[in-house]
Amino acid sequence: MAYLFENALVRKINKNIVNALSNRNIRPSFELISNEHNQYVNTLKKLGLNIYTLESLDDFPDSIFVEDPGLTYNNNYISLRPADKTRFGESAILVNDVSNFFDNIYYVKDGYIEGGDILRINNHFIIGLSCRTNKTGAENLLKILRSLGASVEITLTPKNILHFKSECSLIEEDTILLTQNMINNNIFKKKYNFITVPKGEEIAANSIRINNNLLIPSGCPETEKILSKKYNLISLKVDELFKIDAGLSCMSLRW
Ligand code: CIR
Repeated sequence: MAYLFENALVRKINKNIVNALSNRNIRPSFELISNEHNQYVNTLKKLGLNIYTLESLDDFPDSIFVEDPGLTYNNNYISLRPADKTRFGESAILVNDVSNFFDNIYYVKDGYIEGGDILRINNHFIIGLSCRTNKTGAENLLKILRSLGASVEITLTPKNILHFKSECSLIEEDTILLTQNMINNNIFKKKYNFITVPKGEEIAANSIRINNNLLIPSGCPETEKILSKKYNLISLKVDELFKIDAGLSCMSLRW
């Protein structure tokens, strides 16, 4: 199942995180980001995951977002290619860091593709083309994943959304949590159940299911009302991280 995990890999905050990419050009507070990141890592620990913490990388302000340069699939690790030139170098460092954890390492060799654009649903993957993932990168990854026995579809991420998964998450074998922006995507039609987050709480669509728990961003009371009927919710503050377009899924690789 795509949300049963024993391990999580995170990277320590670097001192240049305040210069991380931000679509709205906002500089976050180092202290608040550190608090949010610590709380996130402590939560993963409390859930019983083995936490592997990588050293901080001062030359890469966005490097705590380990989801983007790499993808895990069973015993396999696939090194991806971040599109922004300030993040491209993270891939080679991360693949070196993780090589002991996985039996097989694969590389996307052309184009651009970031983990934030890859939604895994068990052995099926949906890749959203976006400003960070192009057709060449997506097709490269598709070939690798198909060679590993997975099925893959490629679709479009709606404009103005950084990553495909910024606004959708797998929360059950067959259920996707998503925003109104995403619901019209034909790729989801008929195949899955949906839970749509209420307007104004779009940030909640980037949640993560970890075993029996669902981690959601705090400050989304209407979404909490809907989800608490069925899920064991843990809400985490990501307000400062949101200033640099980040959310819950991007801060760890889980397997
Ligand atoms: C970036 O623009 O690359 C970072 N500031 C945020 C990356 C968030 N990644 C993700 O949601 N997968």
